[in-house]
Amino acid sequence: MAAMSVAPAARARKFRACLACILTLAGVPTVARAEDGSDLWLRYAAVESPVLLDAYRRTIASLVVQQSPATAAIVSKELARGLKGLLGAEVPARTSVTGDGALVVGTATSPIVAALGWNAVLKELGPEGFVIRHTLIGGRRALVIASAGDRGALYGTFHLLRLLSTGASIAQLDVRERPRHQLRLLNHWDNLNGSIERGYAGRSLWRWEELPATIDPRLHDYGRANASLGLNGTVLNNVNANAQSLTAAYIAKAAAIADTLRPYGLKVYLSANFAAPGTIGGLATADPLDPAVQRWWKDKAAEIYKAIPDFGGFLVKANSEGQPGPQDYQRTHADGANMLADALKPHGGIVMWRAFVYDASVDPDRIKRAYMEFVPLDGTFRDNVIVQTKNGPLDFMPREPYHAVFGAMPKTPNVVELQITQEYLGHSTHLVYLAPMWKEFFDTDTFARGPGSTVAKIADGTLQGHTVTAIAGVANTGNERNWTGHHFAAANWYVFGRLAWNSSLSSEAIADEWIRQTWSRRPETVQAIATLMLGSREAFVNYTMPLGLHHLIGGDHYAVMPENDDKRRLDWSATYYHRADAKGVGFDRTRGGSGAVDQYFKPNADRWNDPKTTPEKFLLWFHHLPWDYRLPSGQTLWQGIVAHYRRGAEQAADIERDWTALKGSVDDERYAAVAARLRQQTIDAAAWRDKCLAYFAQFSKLSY
Ligand code: BDP
Repeated sequence: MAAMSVAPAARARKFRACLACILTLAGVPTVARAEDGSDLWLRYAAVESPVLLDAYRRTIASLVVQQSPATAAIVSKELARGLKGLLGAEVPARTSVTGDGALVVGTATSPIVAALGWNAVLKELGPEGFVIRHTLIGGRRALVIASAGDRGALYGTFHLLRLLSTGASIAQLDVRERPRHQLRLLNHWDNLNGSIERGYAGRSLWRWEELPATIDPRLHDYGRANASLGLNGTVLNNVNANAQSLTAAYIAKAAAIADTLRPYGLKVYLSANFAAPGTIGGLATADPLDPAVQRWWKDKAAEIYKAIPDFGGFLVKANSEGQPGPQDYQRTHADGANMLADALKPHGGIVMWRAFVYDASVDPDRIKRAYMEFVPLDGTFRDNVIVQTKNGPLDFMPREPYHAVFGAMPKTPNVVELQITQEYLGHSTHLVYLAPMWKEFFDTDTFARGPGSTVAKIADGTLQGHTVTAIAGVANTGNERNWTGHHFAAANWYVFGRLAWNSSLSSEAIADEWIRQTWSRRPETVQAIATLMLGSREAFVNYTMPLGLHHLIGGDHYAVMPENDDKRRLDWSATYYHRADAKGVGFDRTRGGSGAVDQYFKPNADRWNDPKTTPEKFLLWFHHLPWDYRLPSGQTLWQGIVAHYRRGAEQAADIERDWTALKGSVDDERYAAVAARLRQQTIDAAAWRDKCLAYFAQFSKLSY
C-alpha cells in the first residue's frame, strides 16, 4: 500500500537519492546538488579521494578547542560544520588529547599550547599569525593550530579547512602565517535607506531599519566569510556619508553589528560626514580649528566608544564630489584629519582620510590633482591618520598606472583602496577576475627608493618603515542569495581578502583554491574555470580600454559611450579623456602636455614621457598619438586599436563558449545563472567594439 501511494515523481526522486548514496559510498563523484551560491567558498563538499579521506580522518579523529569562549564557540562550530561536510562524519569534541589523531586549536595561554614551548614563534607571528604543525602530546599524534591570540587561532582554523577543501596533503604540515597588512578592511558604500552606491547585488546587508532589535542571521555568515580570509574590519556606511549615521540611534545600530561581528575578529568603522557638527550637532560651523567643533567631535568619539569599545575609527571623504570638508573653512586636509585624529586618539581609533580629490581649480589634468594637494602635506598628519588612496590616479578604471602618491609621502602611512565592486568593470553582469589587475598594481616598481620599490612594499610598510599598514576594498556584497550577484564576483571578494593577507600570492594560486572550494576539485574542471577567469580581465580591457584609452563610459559607468561630453564636469565626460581628432587620439600627459609623468619617480617618469618606451598598455593614457603612429608590432595605431577591440569581443565569446563546455561538470543552478550573464557579456563586448570603432572612425577616416 505504502509503495503504491508514492507518486511517480517522488519515486524518481527517491531513486536518484539512493543512487547518489550508492555512488558516494563507492567513492564515485556524483553531479553536484543544485546550489544557490549562498555558501560561497565555504561549501565543504565531501572529499572524493578515498586516499585523502583516509589520511584526513586519521589525522583529525577528535577535536580539542582551547580559546576564549566567544571565539572557541565559532571555531568549534566551523570545524564541526566543515569536517562533517568534508569527511562525511562528525568528529567528536574532547577536552583533552586522549588518543592519536587529535586536532588541537589553542592560543599561547591555553594549557595544551602553553606546554608545547612554542611561545617564541607565536610571539613573533603576533596575535593574528598562527602555526599549524604536527607534534606529539603525551605521546599521541596531534595536529596543532596555535596562535598568540584568538584571532590567529580563528584564522588558522580557516586555513586548515581551506587546505582540506582544496584537497591538499596535510601529512607534513608546517605552516607559519602572519598577515602582511595590519588593517584589512571592507568598505561598504551602503546608505542608511538600504541602497548601495555602486552596489550590484541587491540591498544593504545591514537592514538598518530592523537594528538594533533584530540581527539578521546572515551577519554571522558575513562574519565567517570575512574571517575565513583574515579580514579584520569593516566600514559600514557610504563614504558619501549621511551625518545621521553618527546620531545616537544609528550608533546603537552600529553597536549591534559590532557585537555580532566581534567574535569573528571584525572591528567596525564608520564613514563620517565632516559637516556633522552642524547637521546633527546644531553648531554654526564645522571649522576644524573651532574649539566648539573640536569639543563636539571629542564628545562624539566618547559616545561611540561607550557603545563600541573597540570601534576602529573614521573613514572620511572630504572636499570631493560635493562632500563637505576643511577647505570649506580655508583649512587644509591635514587640519581636518588631525582634528578627528585628536578626538579618536584617547580611545585608540584611527582616521582614514581619503585622497580621492580632484578639484578642477588645482590643475587641468584630473589625475594630477590629488598628488598636488596631498604630497605637500606629508609629515603634517598625526600618527593615527592614514591617507587612503585608490590604486590608480583616476577612478578604478580597468587598467591604470599606479597612483603617483604611493611612495611620494614617505612620512605618511597609506591605505591602499581597491574596488571589489565592478563599477567600471561590467557591474555584476560581466565575469572579470580582478586578481591580475591588483597584482599588476602591487608588483609595479615605483623606484621611490631605487629599483625594487614595489607598490607592495610601500603598502606593507617595509619600504618606508611604516608601522601602520592597511588595505581597503570597496565591497561588492548585497542581500542577494549568492552575496555578490554574479557567482564569479565572489571570487573578487575572496581574492581581495587573500591579497590583503598576503599580496605576494599569485593570481593563479588564488584562482585555483577558490575554484576548488567553490565549484569542483576535478582537475579538468579546475583547469577550465581557471583559464577563463585568468584571461577575463585582459579581455575586458581589450574591449573597453585598448592601449590605455580610458573612461569611454556613460552615466552608470556600464554603458559604452565614447561620445559622452557630460556638461556638468569635463572630467566626467569621455571626450575629455580620449581627445580624438583628425590627427590622433589619447591624453598627452608628457612634459609637453599635462606633465603628469613627472609626478612619478625616475626612470618611470622618463620612460612614460616617451611613447617608444611607454608600455603599450598605457600608450594612450600618457600620449596623444597620430592614427598612423607605428606600434612595435608594425601595425599602425589605428590597426592596433581595431585589433584590440576585435580580440576583446572574441575573448568574451570564448569565455562564454568555454563555460558552455562545463555544463554537467558543475551544478545546474549556478551553471545556468553564469551562462545567462555570459550571454549578455558577449553581446556587450561586441557592442563596445562596434560602437567604439564606428565612433573613432569618424575621426581617423580609416576603415576597419
Ligand atoms: C567613484 C564613484 C562614486 C564614489 C566615488 C568615491 O563613481 O560613486 O562616491 O568614486 O570613491 O568611483 O568617493
